[in-house]
Amino acid sequence: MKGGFVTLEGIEGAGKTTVAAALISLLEGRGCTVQATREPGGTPLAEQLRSVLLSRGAETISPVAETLLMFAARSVHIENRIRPALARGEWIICDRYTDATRAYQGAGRSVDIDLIEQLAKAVHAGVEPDLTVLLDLPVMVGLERARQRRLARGEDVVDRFESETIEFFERVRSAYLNLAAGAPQRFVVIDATQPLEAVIDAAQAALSNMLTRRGEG
Ligand code: T5A
Repeated sequence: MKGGFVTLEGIEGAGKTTVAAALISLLEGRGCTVQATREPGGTPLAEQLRSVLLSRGAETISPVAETLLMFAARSVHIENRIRPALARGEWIICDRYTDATRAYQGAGRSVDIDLIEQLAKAVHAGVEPDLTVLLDLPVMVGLERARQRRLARGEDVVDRFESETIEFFERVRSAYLNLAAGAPQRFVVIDATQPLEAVIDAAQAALSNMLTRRGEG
């Protein structure tokens, strides 16, 4: 079986990390080699950029600077990890990719979408997801789940994004739904307010359908 590139998207607390594990288990059950990764991050250098992007420091990071840093991390991630893995026929399950930049920086922070698309073209250089699973849920539900998870872990700091307004996350959620509507062949939208088992079943079914379409089901 040839490899593939699956991305998971959604607002904070949507369940991406949890669903990623279920997709990995499905693929490994079929004998595939799978790498789980995330953005921003996924390599040592890109994880350093993640710390810069998420931590709340003294200096302002403008929306454009934030966008450039996201794409700098993405470029490092693609060239050192994603492209080589795909070339070896492996699978990449990635927690967020450029749709997150379109939604958070484009819709959330009003960065010019043409700039984002130009950077995406240059940075991706052909590395595009085969399937994007969008876990959709109301903003308040996602933020409350993220808060509960923080409490359970004993963490008391919110990162630069988690401290954003409800209106910001509403714009992000709407942008994700618009992206999905514009690319139905790539996106599968799952109602993430369902019990976790139902969300996992739907995500695994989407991946199985994609394998069937590729003649690998
Ligand atoms: N970002 C990222 C950008 O602005 N631009 C970009 O280009 C990129 C790539 C970091 C931040 O960076 C921003 C967006 C982000 O703010 P991140 O690390 O992915 O990105 O941060 P989060 O989205 O905050 O990731 P989370 O880990 O919070 O969310 P997940 O992974 O979606 O949620 P998960 O699986 O950890 O689940 C959260 C909790 O909910 C429970 C889980 O058990 C867990 O406790 N849960 C459910 N409970 C009930 N029912 C369900 N169906 C459930 N699903 C999960």
